[in-house]
Amino acid sequence: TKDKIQQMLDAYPAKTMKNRRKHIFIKDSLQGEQHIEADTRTVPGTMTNRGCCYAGCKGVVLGPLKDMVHVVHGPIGCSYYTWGTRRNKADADDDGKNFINYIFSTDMQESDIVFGGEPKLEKACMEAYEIFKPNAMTISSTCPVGLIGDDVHAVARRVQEKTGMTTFAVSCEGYKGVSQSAGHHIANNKLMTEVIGKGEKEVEGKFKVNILGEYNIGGDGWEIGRILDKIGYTVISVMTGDGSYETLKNANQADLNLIQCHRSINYIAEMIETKYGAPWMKVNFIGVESTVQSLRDMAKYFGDEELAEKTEEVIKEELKEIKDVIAEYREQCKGKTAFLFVGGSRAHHYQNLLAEIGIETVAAGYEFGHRDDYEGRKVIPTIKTNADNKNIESITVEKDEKNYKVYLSPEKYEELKKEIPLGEYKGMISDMKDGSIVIDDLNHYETEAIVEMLKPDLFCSGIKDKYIAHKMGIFAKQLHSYDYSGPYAGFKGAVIFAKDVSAGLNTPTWGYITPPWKISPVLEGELGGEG
Ligand code: CFM
Ligand code: HCA
Repeated sequence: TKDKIQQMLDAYPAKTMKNRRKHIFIKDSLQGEQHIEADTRTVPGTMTNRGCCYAGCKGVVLGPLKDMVHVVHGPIGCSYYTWGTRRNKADADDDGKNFINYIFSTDMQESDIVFGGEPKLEKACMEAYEIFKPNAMTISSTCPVGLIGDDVHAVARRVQEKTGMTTFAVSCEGYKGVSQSAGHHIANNKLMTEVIGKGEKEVEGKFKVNILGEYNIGGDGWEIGRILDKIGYTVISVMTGDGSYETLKNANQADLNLIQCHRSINYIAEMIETKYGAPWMKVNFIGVESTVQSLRDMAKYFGDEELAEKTEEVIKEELKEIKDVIAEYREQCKGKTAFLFVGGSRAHHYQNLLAEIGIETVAAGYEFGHRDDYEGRKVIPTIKTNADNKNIESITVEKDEKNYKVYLSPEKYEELKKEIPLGEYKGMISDMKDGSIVIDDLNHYETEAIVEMLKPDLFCSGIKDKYIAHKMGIFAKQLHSYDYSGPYAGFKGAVIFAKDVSAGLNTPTWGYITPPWKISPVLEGELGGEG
């Protein structure tokens, strides 16, 4: 594999080769800690899978908040891109407000670029307010807005003054930072300063949690909610899948913050801890064992005997229901290999679930993960800042003396930290086998080269590269959108995932496609004098 990776890199111009070689390695525990370069600029022209800052801010973090109207100030394409494609599902709460099936755009034209788009933006916000009466409103900036200097924040203030509705703008122009990741950070900051802690009602419940970094793709959040409800938890808010402005306002009242996708939301978790005191804990509800482990960790945190008993009872009941079905799918999938390439956490989260159905991950990577997503949270202090990440505002919050609560004594926190992932997460590399490939910011050329090199049975990625794999005769499953299926989280989700993967791998269709390496040789040369 090492030689083949070198061959793949050798095809690049020298400067690109030097760059890309830092983003790829073969896992080898004998070498101790292995480092990867991540969250740095993509080499132009390499056909990256990455998206933009606006996609991360509006598309990922803000967009799923259902009772709000999210106005996009920009050309229509930016809105169209984030219209319904991410499959973050939502049902209206009692107030009946759910606007996620709409897209709101100022549809900027050339004249707005030349003469300024603020009047049009204000008009659009007021029109959306009059028609929909949302609980709150956001305005997202796209690239041209930053270039022409429209003051979206002033417009938001005017709309708020006129309507009395919370309205805030985010300067998440697409070109900021190096990927979607910049947009996550910008959205986290705003939700912290404009929404969280603004609630006035006290939330009832004995074991109150928020689920952070859960976007209800294909209904994942609903399955997690079902399990937590059954055990007796009160989920105050979900950030942000099927989430709402109304519930998010009270997020500061939770006793514990659960973090599913830390890449997109660790900033809020940390800020809540500083400001309101509630600790955060890493969970993973993808995969049966990971779900069981996360539930047990939660019970340990609360240290309540009845809760611990109920947790075990629910685990037993749920496992009984799915055990045999999973075993059946395992029989159908075992021995297969997978190549995972997803945004910033799923390439890691799905490895246990795949292993549970007998599939080994032989290569994995993130589009925009940071070094800590690969190497673990401990490396954060060693991450170098550069012009791109310095460009993204990092806010600091202070202790809110009135609403701050102490949940654990420092001694208890340290004691628990030895047993459960409090304020901590491992990186993806530690869970991968020696010999597997780790790759950051994969591009089209490398996708083809690695698929050809490893010939995995399953390629898990997104819409941009799914059909590259299909054309090479390899089953590809979208781990972003779940290909119109889901949920894949929790216990019931694991069964649906196993069923979908098994069906995809075992369909006779693949027998009708001849991959390119079966038509012409992958390697050319002479062996024993013969070609
Ligand atoms: Fe987190 Fe996500 Fe992901 Fe992500 Fe995304 Fe997504 Fe993703 Mo697509 S928040 S990092 S920015 S788990 S939209 S729900 S699937 S790339 S791996
Ligand atoms: C985004 C959203 C995306 C894209 C998925 C894909 C998603 O990055 O803007 O490329 O298939 O999950 O919808 O990640």
